[in-house]
Amino acid sequence: MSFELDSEHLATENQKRMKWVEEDYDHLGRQLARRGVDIEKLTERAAAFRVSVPSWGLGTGGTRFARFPGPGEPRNVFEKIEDCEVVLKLVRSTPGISLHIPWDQPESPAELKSFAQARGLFIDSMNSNTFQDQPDQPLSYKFGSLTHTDPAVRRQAVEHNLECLELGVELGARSHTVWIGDGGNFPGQLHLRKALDRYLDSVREIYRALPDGWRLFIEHKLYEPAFYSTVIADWGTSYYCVRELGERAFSLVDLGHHAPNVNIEMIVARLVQFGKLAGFHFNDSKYGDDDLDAGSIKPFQLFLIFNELVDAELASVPGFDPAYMLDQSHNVTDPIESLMTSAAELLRAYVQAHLVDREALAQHQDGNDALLALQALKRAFNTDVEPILAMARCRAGGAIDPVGVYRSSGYRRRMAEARPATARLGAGIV
Ligand code: RM4
Ligand code: MN
Ligand code: MN
Repeated sequence: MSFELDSEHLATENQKRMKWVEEDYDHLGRQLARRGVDIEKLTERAAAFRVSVPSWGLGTGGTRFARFPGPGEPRNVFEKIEDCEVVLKLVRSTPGISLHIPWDQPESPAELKSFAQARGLFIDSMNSNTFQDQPDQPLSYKFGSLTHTDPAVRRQAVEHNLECLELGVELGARSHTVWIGDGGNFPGQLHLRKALDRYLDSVREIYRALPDGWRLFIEHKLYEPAFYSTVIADWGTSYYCVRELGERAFSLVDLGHHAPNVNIEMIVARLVQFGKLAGFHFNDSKYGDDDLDAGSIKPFQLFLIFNELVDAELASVPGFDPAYMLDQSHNVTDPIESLMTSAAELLRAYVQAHLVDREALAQHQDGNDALLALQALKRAFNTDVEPILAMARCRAGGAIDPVGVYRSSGYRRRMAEARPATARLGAGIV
């Protein structure tokens, strides 16, 4: 039986905080009015913001050293969807789910679809997995998948992607995301040009099978699991490939898939300009990981990325329609709490980016006034927009304080009883 996070509990908790939120909201409204900004319009925009949750982010993740499971983890895709419902119920901006196959392969796609729908959720993007071997798989991906030297392995990897598309149609998804772990650990291991040729041959087949109305997203990553070279290492390679593929192929930016200090907002601007930005896998990282919670390490970078996105949105750049998705691994936190917090961080950056005085910024840029140009950005970034986020959530029926309400609801404790751990949880990334 599915557990509903109690609506009465939510209402009581909101009631406790409402007076202060209203006071802060009114005050911020007056401040923003002085800057020529209508707070109500911003709150409307905030309420319309959407980001998808990864099914693989609901279980506790791990590193290559260990995984420390948390209590009450979801043991299958249905339980993951129950947890997604909690996230949605409290933050209201996360009705979409990205699904990883075969990790979350449902026995009955129709049942999964209606299970999600009944909870206000839908399957948004499909993700294939050819970076691991599955128990019943005839050929190994140890030396690659879509780019393997053996055509039989490439065929197997292509077939898996085609199955993801078929399944996605049954589930009502609208896009397919391909990330491959292919690459080399040693100089000389791969013929760099030939490997990319093989990739293109394989991915063309997937592209040709793309269902009507779907988009194909390809994801670059500079290293890991391959430590010397990866076939789709950077946005340049990704951009070349999506151009080769056709108008329904786009480059997906996973924030953690770049070398430290890379100017990601510039990559975003370029992809927007070239009409090839698929969207994002949001996360954060300090060194070489792609797993930490969005906005936890470099909130200014996140703001600068949203600054580019909002600039494109306001300029109505043709074809601009990025898909926002989270892709994180929660190793030391409760995944529900991390996902709710990350969704809020994205919304914060989005609302702050809407506070940039774009006319003033354009003037400073035209006048080569670097100092005031930065100040125009900083002024927006330094504005505490929490009252807008809280008000948008609350008006949509969500929580003023999602983590507070979640903790006091006792949901995790109840799940720990209802979901005794099985030998091997199909949860999280390990
Ligand atoms: C990869 C990549 C993919 C994700 C897997 C689990 O690093 O980010 O998007 O599906 O991890
Ligand atoms: Mn990713
Ligand atoms: Mn990743």
